[in-house]
Amino acid sequence: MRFHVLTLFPEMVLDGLNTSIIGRAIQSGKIGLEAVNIRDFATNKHMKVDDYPYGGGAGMVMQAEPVYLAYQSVAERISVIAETSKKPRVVYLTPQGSVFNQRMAEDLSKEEDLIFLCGHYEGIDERVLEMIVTDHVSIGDYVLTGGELPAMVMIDTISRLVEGVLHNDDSARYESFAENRLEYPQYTRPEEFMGRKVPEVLLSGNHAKIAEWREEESLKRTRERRPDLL
Ligand code: 6GU
Repeated sequence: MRFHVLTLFPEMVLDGLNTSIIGRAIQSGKIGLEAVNIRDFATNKHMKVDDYPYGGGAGMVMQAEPVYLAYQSVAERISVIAETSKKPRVVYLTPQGSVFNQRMAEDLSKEEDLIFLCGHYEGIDERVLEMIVTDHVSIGDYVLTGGELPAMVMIDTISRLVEGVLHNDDSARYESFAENRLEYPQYTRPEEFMGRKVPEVLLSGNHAKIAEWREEESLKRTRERRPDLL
């Protein structure tokens, strides 16, 4: 899996994903990550990439041309490297998109290349979105200042589904949301912490009983916290 992020803040994306499991997956080449600065594709001498909205209104709108040129430079490279004429999927991060979930992550994880387009200001000129975007995605019903954090959330989620990124067996890929249930609680040493004991059954060595307890806890937790999943 190779991720290509079109953004005005490339260092935010690169710095944010270069730690822990995802950072190691990039270092080992299991996933690829590049951030392309849309401003590098401005064609005016001030490197300006936004302008006032036609029809008036608050804020600035990102112009079509630099976004299109940034997309084109990535799409051309992808077609050479992947030896394909197939158009890559382009995810536009917007609060007006479909809300991201694990099922969408599993679907996107099948692609060889994914392009993420991050907007800022009041959005991007609709014409370039019509030309290049294949998926409009939001990460939830609240408003952020830009698409970089949502792109990072999606890249993290998709990366852990890529073969070899998690060292655990296959089941680790699913965890919460496997069968639409929340995970059971976990404990480690010591057996007692500030008067609170680890549930007895987990020390019993009875694997059938342990599995049964975890199943019950998982169901109880889902009922309490996410009854909408049941
Ligand atoms: Cl994808 N972008 C922005 N700007 N805000 C959001 C979002 C995306 N998803 C939730 N809020």
